[in-house]
Amino acid sequence: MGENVARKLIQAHLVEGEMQVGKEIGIRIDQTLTQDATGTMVMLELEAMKLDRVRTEISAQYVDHNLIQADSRNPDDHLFLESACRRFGVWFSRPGNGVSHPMHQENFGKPGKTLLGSDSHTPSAGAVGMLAIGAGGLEVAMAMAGEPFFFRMPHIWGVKLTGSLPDWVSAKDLILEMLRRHGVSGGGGRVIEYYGPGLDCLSTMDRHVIANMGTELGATSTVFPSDREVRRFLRGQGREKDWIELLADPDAQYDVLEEIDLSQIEPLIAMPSSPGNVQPVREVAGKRIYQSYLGSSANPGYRDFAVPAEMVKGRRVHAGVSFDINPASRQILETLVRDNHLISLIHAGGRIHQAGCNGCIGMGQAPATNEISLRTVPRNFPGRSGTREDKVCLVSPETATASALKGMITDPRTLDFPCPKILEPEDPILNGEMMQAPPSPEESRNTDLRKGPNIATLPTFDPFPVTIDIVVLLKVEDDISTDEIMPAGSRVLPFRSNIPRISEFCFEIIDDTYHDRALKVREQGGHAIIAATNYGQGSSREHAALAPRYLGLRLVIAKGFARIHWQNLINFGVLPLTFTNEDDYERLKQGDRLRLTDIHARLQSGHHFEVENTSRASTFQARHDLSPRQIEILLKGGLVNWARDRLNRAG
Ligand code: MIC
Repeated sequence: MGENVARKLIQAHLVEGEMQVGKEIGIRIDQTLTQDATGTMVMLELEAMKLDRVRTEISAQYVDHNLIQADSRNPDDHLFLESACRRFGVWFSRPGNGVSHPMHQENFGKPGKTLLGSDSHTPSAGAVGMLAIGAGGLEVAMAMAGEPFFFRMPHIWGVKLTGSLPDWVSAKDLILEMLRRHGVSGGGGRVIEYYGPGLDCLSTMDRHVIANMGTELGATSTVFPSDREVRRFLRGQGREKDWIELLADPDAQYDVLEEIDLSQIEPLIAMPSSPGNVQPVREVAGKRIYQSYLGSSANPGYRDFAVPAEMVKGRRVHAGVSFDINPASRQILETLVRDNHLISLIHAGGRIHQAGCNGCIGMGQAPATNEISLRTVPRNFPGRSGTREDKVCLVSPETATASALKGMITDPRTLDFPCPKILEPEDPILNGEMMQAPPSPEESRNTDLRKGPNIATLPTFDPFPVTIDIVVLLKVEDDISTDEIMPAGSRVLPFRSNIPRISEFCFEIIDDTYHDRALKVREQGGHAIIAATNYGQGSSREHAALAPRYLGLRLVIAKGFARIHWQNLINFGVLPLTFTNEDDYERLKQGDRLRLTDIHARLQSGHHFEVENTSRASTFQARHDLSPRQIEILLKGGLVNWARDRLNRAG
């Protein structure tokens, strides 16, 4: 039987387990990616593990999230990260260079390799034929220490593309079409692999757009083949030697099949406040907008700015619109300057920001109250923009720009000028020297970590108790994102290296009494959270598990979990269970007391738990889905304890 690209990549890196869907497997990780908002924790974790030097082929650290320097906290963290990169042998990308995902693709993307990143959008690198997966920081720290990465063998979802995209429709509309069809959890337990003749109209950066937002579908990763187009891209980056061909066999099989005729796709928009809330733009056209925002890892390519530049050339954006331009990388910005695109954007009324994540993560550019913001970013979870009751919509650069010109949501096909034709440049400006290479091992050993006053040592956690008798402190609905558990934004992100401080913001969007109530019961055994489906969707931020754990969270019972958050809970010693009978979710109330006994023995002897609701004198059934390795981690009180023992044993 012929193999697909995803299985070939897994096979070539498999170090533990069998490639049977649903079974835990371990793969070797060739490269890692960390960004500043999660990277400070990763570096502290490496320190806690007493690692001398990373054992990957490439590990790279980017400063792209915490760019606002309103006080010394963020710049202190930048210096800490730079020192940690020197200490552990990691490449360092300084603030202003750009967003990790396009930068990694430009500088290190290599077909056939694996990449693990402490950012949920790491799968973007699937654009160049890599198997790239997002994970919590601790998992990435383990990979940097040379340990395998463990996950469940996914279903491979083959999506055959035929036809070609019509004028005014681009890669973003294709991934929005996938979200329209399948929603925010449709990719759970799957790797998406695109193939077929339709690939011919998608550049490597277009593929990046699609792979990036596979994360919004809940997919483990997205892969594309490494074909002639990837070779062209690497040639442009001066790295053609890194190209290998990696194609699915002609008779390749897939676990799940789907076909999309690209010529049938129309401009789409994800309405507030979920990437899965997709509609045709024409159905909501005419609504007044406040902001139109270009940039982020979801639309980082040259064409994602050059097409808008051509659209506004010689025109002015509507007087009522804030037209925010967020270049994704320094190189792309330089090329846009060379090709006279930036001047068109500036002249038409654009507000130019530095290369980085910026408003995508709520670092500035928050929209006004009750006003619509159209963005080319990957996600629009409630409050993520920095405005509590925000109305953020996800669109293509074409729709964002058409709407900026008109001052209202506009289907670009209704404009009275032709669709600009932009090709990816064959000779982009390269500026790789901006990446700081790691020093020699000797020099590394003489480097001290430079910790500013904002860096707090990691909290330590005890082994998991045998019995818990705790209160349900919070009951939440379907699809709670990590942005709602542990908000991002300019107020909160500077505390990413300080768990006690950041925990004060936990769940504040949903219930701002959570933190104080949690502290009150922390010494009485802690608390539980009850959740519905897809709990913890979105970001990889381990703070969404670590901060509640610090506040005493021991147990989450949900109808279902998002992959990365589920793993993060285990990594920090929180037991995730699912309801055997989902009706029990309805019967539970905030304030109920839950009791679980004999936990160690039960975890080891099967998958079922009887949970006693002592407030209602009733019981219900729940199950765990932990592998023997994960049980060990949980019982030790989390991955830091487990890893320290393991690495120490290995000497
Ligand atoms: C995001 O887009 O939500 C982030 C910010 O990039 C996160 C990482 C983080 O929370 O630091 C992600 O996607 O994992």
